[in-house]
Amino acid sequence: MEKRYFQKEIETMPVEQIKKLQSEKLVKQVKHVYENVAYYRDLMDKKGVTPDDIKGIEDLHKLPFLTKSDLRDAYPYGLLAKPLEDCVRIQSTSGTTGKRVVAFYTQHDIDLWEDCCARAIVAAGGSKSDVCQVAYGYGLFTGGPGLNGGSHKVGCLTLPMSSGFTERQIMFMNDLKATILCCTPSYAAYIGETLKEMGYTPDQIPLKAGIFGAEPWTQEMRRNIEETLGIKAYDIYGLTETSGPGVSFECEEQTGMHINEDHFLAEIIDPETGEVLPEGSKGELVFTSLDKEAFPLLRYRTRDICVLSRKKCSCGRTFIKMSKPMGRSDDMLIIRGVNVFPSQIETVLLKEGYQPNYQIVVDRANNTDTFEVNVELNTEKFTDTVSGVTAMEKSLAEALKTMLGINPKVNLVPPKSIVRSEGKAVRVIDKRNLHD
Ligand code: DLL
Repeated sequence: MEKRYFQKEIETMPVEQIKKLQSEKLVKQVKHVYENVAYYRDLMDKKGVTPDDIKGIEDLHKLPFLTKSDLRDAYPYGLLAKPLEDCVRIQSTSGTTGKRVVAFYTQHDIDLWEDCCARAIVAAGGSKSDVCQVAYGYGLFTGGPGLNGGSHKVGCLTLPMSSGFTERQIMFMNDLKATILCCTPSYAAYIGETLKEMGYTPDQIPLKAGIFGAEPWTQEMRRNIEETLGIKAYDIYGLTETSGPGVSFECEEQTGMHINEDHFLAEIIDPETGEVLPEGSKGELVFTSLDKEAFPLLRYRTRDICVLSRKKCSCGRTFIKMSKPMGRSDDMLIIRGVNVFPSQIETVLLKEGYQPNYQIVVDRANNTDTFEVNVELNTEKFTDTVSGVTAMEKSLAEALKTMLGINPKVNLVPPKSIVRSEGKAVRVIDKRNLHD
């Protein structure tokens, strides 16, 4: 079969040439950021680095790291590198903490982001004769808009479904003969299960491929989705801070995701020491965006733990590959596609007059995440009527939903019933087994 690429020249560029291109772009990007972002200039000044010290990618390690807490400190405009009148869009992280990460885009940034998503769609076998059903959420979340833009660029007939309304998804999928499905793996599994319950066999489903990401999923889950929907399931990775989906994507080899290296420079570091680790080591993934104008991040610590590999790929792409993320170096959980930090739950409990004695229990039932928060009643809040407890659980669940954007089941438990720890408190019990 003839190999297909969206931008062949770039995707199959010899590695030395990619590195040269990255070096040229990095030098320019550092100047742009230094001249236009006071926050970054301060960080660099503190580290004693000037743009003149950066002559190419070999100097990358001299630059300071940027973290999610920098993004929160600089909220909303502190990291903006272009005048607002040049920006055309924002997107934001899933979850609704007090201060969310807001990423800005110029038209040029959107264009490059959509190219990245288009590359992922073509790598999954997509072409202009395909019908691409985008069932990632639309709105502030990057999933819907990113894949929607990529699908347009490829020339697919795009079904901008957003997530949810599963029966309607299935109706359009069948009536319009959707061949590519883009959504989270858990939603893909749920759609698959619903189709099965409705009596469909895999050969009756028009889909041929799926592009699934935004949350961890195992090889086992991949096989399960592939069998139920009768498709080949491709992984796609990204984060709001670096634009959204399409930072990396899988090809037909399904042995890791090619990083779009002309736009993103990747490093693996030791999360404890910040030391840069050699290729093949497991560590925290760090990205530098080489082309973004409005919201360019240098050495952004993703907190995702993975391994990079430059092993030759049979697809002909030369971009380095990253493994599936194997976990995180912080305590962020992704529940039903929403990013949740235990600290957010703690903030709500304190605000609502509870002690921060709680435990989060996450599991997966029928391919959907379950999310329970067990919270201790304290003596001030104590009530011994069932209706009193139920009302309190309901009101706390509502307060948590407002903070997190998803609905937990709250269980109030008797005072002192949550096991105290002598070391680090075990706040999270994640029974989902998401990493291979
Ligand atoms: O999840 C962007 C995205 C949308 C990616 C659609 C792929 C498809 P955030 O909401 O900012 O952005 O969450 C980013 O999600 O740091 C990872 O921890 C996790 N993540 C994203 N893709 C994958 C994946 C979008 N394929 C955070 N496998 C990242 C595992 C993933 N984890």
